[in-house]
Amino acid sequence: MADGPQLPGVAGDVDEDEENRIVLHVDADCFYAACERLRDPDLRGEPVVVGMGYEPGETVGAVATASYEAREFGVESAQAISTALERLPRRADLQDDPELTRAETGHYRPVDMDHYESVAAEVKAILHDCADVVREVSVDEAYLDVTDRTAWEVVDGFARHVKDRVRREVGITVSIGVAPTMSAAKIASDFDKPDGLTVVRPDEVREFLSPLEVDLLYGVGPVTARELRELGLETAGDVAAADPGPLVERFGERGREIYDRARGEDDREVEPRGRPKSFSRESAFGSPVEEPGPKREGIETLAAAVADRARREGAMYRTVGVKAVTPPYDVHTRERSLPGPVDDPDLVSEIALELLTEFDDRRVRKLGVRVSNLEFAATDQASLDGWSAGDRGSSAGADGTDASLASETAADGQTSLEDFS
Ligand code: DCP
Ligand code: MG
Repeated sequence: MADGPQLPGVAGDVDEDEENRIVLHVDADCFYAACERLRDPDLRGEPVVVGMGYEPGETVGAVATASYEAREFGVESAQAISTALERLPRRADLQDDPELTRAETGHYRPVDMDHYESVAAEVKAILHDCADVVREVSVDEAYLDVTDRTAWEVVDGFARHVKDRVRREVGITVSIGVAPTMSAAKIASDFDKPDGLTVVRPDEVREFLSPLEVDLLYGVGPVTARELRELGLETAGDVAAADPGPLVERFGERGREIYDRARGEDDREVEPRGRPKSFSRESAFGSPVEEPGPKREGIETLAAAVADRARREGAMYRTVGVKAVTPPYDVHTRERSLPGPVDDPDLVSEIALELLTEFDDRRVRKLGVRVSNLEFAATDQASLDGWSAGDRGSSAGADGTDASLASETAADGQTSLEDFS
């Protein structure tokens, strides 16, 4: 964690969490078309276009997505349906036109969001099962922080395991990018679509980004791309090597961001959307530690940091938990709930230490402290989510259960490398 505390007593022997974060970006391949194939297997291997406005009598409409077979005909997302039909006539019209051959036609299906959302929910359930933190970005796309579940040496197998589960259990393919930052992971997931898997290790980020066109950088649309090219900057590597001064002058804050992203710098953390359900801090030992002393000191530091953060955010908490990661990558969580919400740093420390005693004589590579079941002070609510204070009532804490912690607890000790072999 970028701003997290480091464990005391092991100076010089502490992981820099930021560098070690392992982020997966998962994006389904031609998602709506894949969903149509699920319920109509005759569409497999065929050109499929999903969109609106191609029924007889309808003249306006756009393509939502096209299968990769249909893309070979030049059909693509956001295209006018009339253009798509010129490039790829409907299979249904085959017998009306003697000039057409079967191979030149494709299947057109109307958008059916209910169906796609139910398929997406199945995929997301698997992703939540595979990661401690999941940020769902769109119907077919999510970021996963899997830092505690795997390691760079074996992350290829981990990602393949995720792909296999989605294919076996849901029946669609996803492409995955793995990188130490969200932005590099997103570019990586697109790198080898469909059914792709691209792993960019921490020391490879600059090299990976360097040859890419500037259009691929986060926040660069066609207009910005043209302006960058006018400045002589064609690739991410050009931007990374440029003087950031003129970029900031021309594009303001965004110029700085484009420059940072081109250099592979992106300190955003994968966070679930919406108001926080918990606050946590964690820190890794450079090598596993067995003596209780350093572990207890670590927990005290983490507890103080978490309690301080909650206080600054105006949150009370009803549940205190600890996480201990034992070698190789076994995540254990323990938690205890209080009868009512509190803001009490000493109590956080006390409960966390009690929960830790179970691990007193086990080797631990990482420790964490978390407070959850949050209840926010009324004054902060409007600024946090734009709701008026009264709307929240006092039930905010009641639905503030922390899904990821709960699922970790349920799956305690179940995650091991064997799962991914
Ligand atoms: N979508 C849409 N209109 C767009 C772009 C996308 O309705 N202009 C819908 C249809 C897609 C879904 O969102 O299936 C997911 O968008 P993606 O950009 O991930 O596109 P696909 O999943 O279809 O294809 P890819 O394999 O490139 O990810
Ligand atoms: Mg997609």
